[in-house]
Amino acid sequence: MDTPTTLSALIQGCEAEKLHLSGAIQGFGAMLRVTGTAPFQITHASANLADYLGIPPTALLGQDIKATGCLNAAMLARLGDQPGQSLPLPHLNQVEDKRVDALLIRSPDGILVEFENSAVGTAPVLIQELQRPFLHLPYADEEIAAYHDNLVKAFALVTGFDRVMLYRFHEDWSGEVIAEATSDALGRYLGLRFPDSDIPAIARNLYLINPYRLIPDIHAAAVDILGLAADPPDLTWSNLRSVAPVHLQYLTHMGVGASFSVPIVIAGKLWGLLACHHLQPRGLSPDQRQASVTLTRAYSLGLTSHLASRRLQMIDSLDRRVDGLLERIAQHADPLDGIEHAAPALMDIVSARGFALVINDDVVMTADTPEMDCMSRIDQWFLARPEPVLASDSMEGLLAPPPGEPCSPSRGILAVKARSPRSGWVRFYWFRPAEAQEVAWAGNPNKPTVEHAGALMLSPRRSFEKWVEIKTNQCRPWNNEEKLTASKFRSTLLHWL
Ligand code: BLA
Repeated sequence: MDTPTTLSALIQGCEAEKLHLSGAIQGFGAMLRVTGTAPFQITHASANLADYLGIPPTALLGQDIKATGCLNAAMLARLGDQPGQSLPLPHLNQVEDKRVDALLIRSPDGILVEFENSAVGTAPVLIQELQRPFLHLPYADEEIAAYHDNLVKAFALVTGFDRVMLYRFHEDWSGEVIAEATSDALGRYLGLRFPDSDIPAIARNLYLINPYRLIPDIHAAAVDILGLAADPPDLTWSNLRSVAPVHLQYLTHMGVGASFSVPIVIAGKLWGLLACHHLQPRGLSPDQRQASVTLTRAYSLGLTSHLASRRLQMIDSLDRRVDGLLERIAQHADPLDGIEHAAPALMDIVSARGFALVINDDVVMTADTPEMDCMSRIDQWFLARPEPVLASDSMEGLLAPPPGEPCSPSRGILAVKARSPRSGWVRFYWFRPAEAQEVAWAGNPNKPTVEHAGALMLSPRRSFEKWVEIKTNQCRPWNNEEKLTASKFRSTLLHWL
C-alpha cells in the first residue's frame, strides 16, 4: 500500500479501520464466542479467561458451553435472535466465594458471552431522585442551560468521574463542549471546539448501536481473543471491545486515565455525547452504567420536546414574516417596483447586507452586492445548478463554484430560484460581506500528524490548550433559521407566481 502523504488520506485510512474486528478486548472482563444454535460450541475465548472463570481458554475452545461450569444451553436459548439483543445473567458461581456477571449478546456470527467480576459493596444508585430535574421539561431558551447543567451534575454524582462534559455536534461533525462539571484545578474545556476527525464516522456510527463506551484504564494492555479459526469475532455490540490505538494516544495526550461516554441520539441522529474523564483508572458498576444511560434518555426526552417547540415557534413566525413581505410586494402593479421598495425588508428577513433579483435579463441590485459582471456570472452559474436553494458562507467554499476567475470569493451567498409560468426562472440572491470569525479550538485542529522516518503519520495533537482560529475569508454563517426562511420564501413565492 502507498504511504499516505496528505492529512485527508490519513484520515480516510483511519475511517477504514475495522474497529469491530480488532480481535481483542479490554481486560476489565473476559469473553467467549459460541456458535448461535444448540449444541452451543465455544469457538473463541479471551486469553484472560482463567482470571474470571478459573479455566484456561485453551481448555474451553471447541467444547460445549456447559464446560464453563456456570452456563448451559437453556440459558443461552433465552437470548433474543436479533443482533444486539442482550441478556444479563448476574452473580454466577465462579471459583470459591468469587462471582461473575455474564452478559449474553446476540451477534450476526454467534453469541458473545462477556464476563465481569460482580460489583461488591457498591451503593445502589438512587435513580428516582436523580431523574427528578428532567421531569420538568425546558421550554424557554433561558431554561435549557440549566437543563444541560443538571445532566452533567447528575453524571458527576453517578460516575464519580473528575470531568463530565456535554459535547454537542455541529453540522460538519466538529463538536463543542456546552456544559461541564469539573473542578477549576483541572482547567476547563467549556466552550471549546473539537474537529470532526477526533471522533471519526466509524466511531460515531457505533454510538448509534451501543448505549455507552467504557474505557476504565487506558494503560491496560489489550487481551487477545483466541479462536478455533483465525477469523476474529464481530465485536460491534461488545462492551469490552479493545480500544483503537490512535484513540488511546489521544486520551494519553489529554492526560486521561479512564473515559466513559454516552451518546445522545435525537430523531435517529447523533446529537451529542456525555464525555467523562477520570485522571486515574476508574471502572463503573453495571448499576452506574445503567443509571447513566437512563438519565441520558430522560434528558433526551426533554431536549427533544424543547427542540421541537422551538422549531414550531420558528416556523410559525417565519410563515407570518414571509407572507407579510410577499403581500407588500404584490401591492405594486409592477413586481420589480415592489421589490425595490421592499428591498430593506427583504434583506432583513435573513440579516443580509445586499440583495439582487433577476427576472429574465432584468436585474435589481440593492446595497452591498458583487459588481454587475460578477453578478451575471453567478446568476448564469446558479441557473444551471440543480438545487433551487443554495447557501454558502463564501463563494470560495462552494462545492462547484462558477467557472473562471473567482469573483467576490469571500462574500457569503444565499440564493433561491422559482419558476414562473410567465417569466421563467425568478432568481433571488442575498449577500453578506466577509467578516472575521473567531473559533476557539481545543488545540490546533490542523496538527493531527507527525513525521516519522520521513513518512507522515496520524497522531492526535499533543496540546488541547485553547487555540483561536480567526477566519477572514467568509461571512457570518447563515444559520438554520435563515436557510429555512429562504426555503419558505421560495415555497410561498411559488403560490404567487
Ligand atoms: C473515539 N474520540 C473517540 C471517542 C471520543 C472521542 C469521546 C469515543 C470513545 C471514548 O468514549 O473515549 C473524542 N473525547 C473526544 C472528544 C472529547 C472527548 C472530542 O472527551 C472532547 C471533550 N482520534 C483522533 C484522530 C483519529 C481518532 C486524529 O484524534 C483518527 C482519525 C480516532 N477516535 C478515533 C477512533 C475512535 C475514537 C478510531 C474509536 C475508539 C474506539 O472505540 O476504539
